[in-house]
Amino acid sequence: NQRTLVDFLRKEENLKKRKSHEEIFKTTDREETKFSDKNIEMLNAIKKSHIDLHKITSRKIQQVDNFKIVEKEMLRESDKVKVDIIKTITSLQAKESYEFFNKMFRYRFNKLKNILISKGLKNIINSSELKNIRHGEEHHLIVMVYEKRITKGGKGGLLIGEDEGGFVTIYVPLNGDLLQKFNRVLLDSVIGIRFRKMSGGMVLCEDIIFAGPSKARKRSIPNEQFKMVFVSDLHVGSKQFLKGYFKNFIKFVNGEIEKPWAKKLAREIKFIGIVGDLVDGVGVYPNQREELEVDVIYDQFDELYNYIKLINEEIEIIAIPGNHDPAGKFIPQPPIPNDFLGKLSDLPNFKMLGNPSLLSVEGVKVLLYHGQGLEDIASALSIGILEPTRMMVEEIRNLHLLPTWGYKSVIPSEYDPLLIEEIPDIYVSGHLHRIDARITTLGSSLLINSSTFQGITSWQIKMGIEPTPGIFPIVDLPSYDVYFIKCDDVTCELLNRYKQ
Ligand code: D5M
Ligand code: FE
Ligand code: ZN
Repeated sequence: NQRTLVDFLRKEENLKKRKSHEEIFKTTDREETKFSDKNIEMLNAIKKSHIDLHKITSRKIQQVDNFKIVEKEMLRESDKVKVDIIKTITSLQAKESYEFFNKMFRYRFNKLKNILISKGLKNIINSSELKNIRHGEEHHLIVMVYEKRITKGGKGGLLIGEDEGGFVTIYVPLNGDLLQKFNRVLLDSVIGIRFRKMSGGMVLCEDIIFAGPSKARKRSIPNEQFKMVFVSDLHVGSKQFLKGYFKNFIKFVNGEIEKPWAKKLAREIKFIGIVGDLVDGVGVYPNQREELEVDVIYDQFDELYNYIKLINEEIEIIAIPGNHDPAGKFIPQPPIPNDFLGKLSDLPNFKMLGNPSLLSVEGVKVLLYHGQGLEDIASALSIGILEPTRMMVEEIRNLHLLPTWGYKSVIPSEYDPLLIEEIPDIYVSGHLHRIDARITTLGSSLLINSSTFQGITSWQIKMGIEPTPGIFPIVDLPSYDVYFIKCDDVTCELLNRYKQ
C-alpha cells in the first residue's frame, strides 16, 4: 500500500536517469552527463516556480546567490533561551555542472569512510586491490551502494558497491543478523563490508557496518530547566488549515488555557521550532488553487504573521522552510526570503533559517529538517509511513538525511549539506503530518515528527495518508521527556507522555 503511494509519485524519469554516483570516483573531465541534464531540469524548476509566483503576485522575489554554510553564528544574547546556529543554509546558487555532483558524492564518501575507519575497521582495501589478497583472509571494504538485489535462487543478497577502485559485487548470505542488515541497506549510502575472498574471487560478506553510531551516548545537559515545542506543516492558506486548533495552540504556549496542568507546562516553554510547510504555498501541485482559501502567497504570510505575533515575546521561534514554502523546489532550501515573510521578518523573537539547520539551544543540539524523502525511505525499506521516527532512525544509521539520490531534486555543492556530521541530541522533522517520538538506541537522539495543523486533504484520503492534526510535542529538559498535547476548536488536552 505505502509502496504504491510512493511509486506513484516517484519521478520515473529521475530513476531512469539515476546513474547514481557512477563515475564519481573518476576524473570529471567528461562533458555532458545525465547529471547535468538533471541539474538543468532542476534549474528550470527553480526558475519556473519563481515565474509562477510572479504571475500570481507580480512582486519581485529576492535573488538567491552564494551557497554557504554559517558556522557558529550567535543569534542574540539575552536572558531568554540562548540559541546558537551551528550549521544552516543561508542562500544558494544552482551550480549547473556535473563537477558539483561529483564533489558532493566524493565529500560524502570520504567523510563517511573516515567515520567507518574510526570505528576500528581492520585491513581495509579498495576494490582494485581485491586481486592481491589471499583466499580466506578477512578484510574490509568501504563502498557507496550502487545496487542491491536478491540472487535468482532467492537465498543470497547481492550488493554492488563502488569505491575509489571501481565497482565490486558482494555476496551476502541472507540469514540472522546479516539478513536484517541487508534489508536495511539504502542505495547510495556508504557502508563497511567485512568479507573473505572465496574461490572464484567471490567476495563473501560476513558483516555490514553502518556509519551511524551503534551505541547509546550521553545527550547534552542544559544548564537550565526549560521546555521546547515543535510544530510543522501549518499549511496556512489551505482550506484545511485548522484555525481554531492553531488559536488554541497559541493560547496554550502563552499559558492562557485555563487548566492548572496546562499553565504549569506552558510556564517553562522558551523555544518553538517550526519545521517547514508554514504556508500551503501557491503552484506547489496542479490545481492547488481549488484547495486554497488564500491564493496569494503574501496574504498567506500575512495570516501567519497575525498568529505568530500573538506568541509571548519571551519565546524564541526558529522556523525552516518545507516543500510548500517559497524557498525553492529542491533540497537543501535557503530561508524563505524576507520579501515573502513580510512583517514576520521584523518580529524580534522570530528567525527564519534554511532547511536543514543544526542549532544549539542552551547547549542542546537540535537538528531541524522538514523531512522531504522520509516517504522514500519508507518505500525502499517497506516500513510504512505511520511511524515517521522509524525512517528517522535509518537516517541516523546512515548519517544522512536523504541517503538515496534520485527521488528528490538535490542541489549539488562542494560538500554534502545533508550529511549528519554531528549527532544531534534532538532531531525533529515534519512533512509526514504524523505525531511520533522515540529515543533511538543509535546514539540516543530523541527523534520527533511534529505533526500538522492541516486537516486531511482529499489527496491524502486518496493516498491513504492518516494525519494527526492538532497534536504537538513539548520536550522537557533536561529530562528529555516528551508530552503530546492535542488541540482542537475548543481546548487542549494532554494525550500522554513519552518517557524513555
Ligand atoms: O505532505 C503531506 C503528505 O503527503 C505527507 O504524508 C507526505 C506525503 N507526500 C508529500 N510529497 C510526497 C511525495 N513526493 N511522495 C510521497 N508522498 C508525499 P506535504 O509536503 O505537506 O504535501
Ligand atoms: Fe506538509
Ligand atoms: Zn511537506
